[in-house]
Amino acid sequence: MTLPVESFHGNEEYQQEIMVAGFNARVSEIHRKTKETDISLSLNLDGSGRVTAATGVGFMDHMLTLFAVHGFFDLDVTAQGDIEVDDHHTVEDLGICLGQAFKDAVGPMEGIRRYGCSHVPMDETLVRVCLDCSNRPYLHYNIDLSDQKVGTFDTSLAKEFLRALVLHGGLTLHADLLHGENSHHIIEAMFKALGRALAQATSRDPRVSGQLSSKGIL
Ligand SMILES: [Mn+2]
Repeated sequence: MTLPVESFHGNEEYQQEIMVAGFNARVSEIHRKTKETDISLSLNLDGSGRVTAATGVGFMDHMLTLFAVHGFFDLDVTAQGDIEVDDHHTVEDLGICLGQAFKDAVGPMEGIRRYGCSHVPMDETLVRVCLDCSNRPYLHYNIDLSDQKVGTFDTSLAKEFLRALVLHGGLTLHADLLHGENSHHIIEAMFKALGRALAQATSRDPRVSGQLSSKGIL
C-alpha cells in the first residue's frame, strides 16, 4: 500500500521533497505490538539516509543506521521489547516490521529492478548479499561467526533478523561471508550489503513495465 504523502512524518518540508521527486511516495508505517515487543517503524524507500533508531538494543541501532544510510532509506524506528529476557524477541520483531515495511512500500513490485547484489568489504572482511524481491521467501545464510557475542549482542540474532525480514518481506536472500575474522566487521558488512542490495532491487527502472518476470507475475 502506498500511503498518502500527507500522512507521512507530519513534516511539511519533507512532504514537499517527496512531491518534488515527482513520484508516488514509496513509504510505509508499521506499528506492531505484542506481549513481547512494541515497535513503530516508518520507511521511505526514496530517501536520503536520514535515520533515527532507538530499539533498546544498541548494536541493532548501529546496524539499522548503517543499513539505511548505505541504502539511502529514511528510517525511523523505536522499539520497547522485553530485553530483560534477552534481545531475541526485539531483534526478530524488528526483522518482521522492516520486512513488512519494505513489502508495503514497494507495493505490487511493478517497475522495479527486482534483483540486487552487493559486495561490501570492511577491513579484513568481505560479505556478499544477493537478493530477489520475488514473493518467494528463502534465506541462504553462510556466515560463520567465531564469537558468540559482540559486546552484549548475541551474534546468532543476525540470522534471526534476516530470517524474519525475508519471510515478511517476500525476499529470496543469499548472504555469504567470503572471508573475514572480526564478528563486528562481518555483521556490519552484512547490514551494509543488505542496504545496498535492497536499494538496487527496489530502485525503479524505466524499461520495466509491470512486474519484471517472464511468467508475467511474481
Ligand atoms: Mn561498527
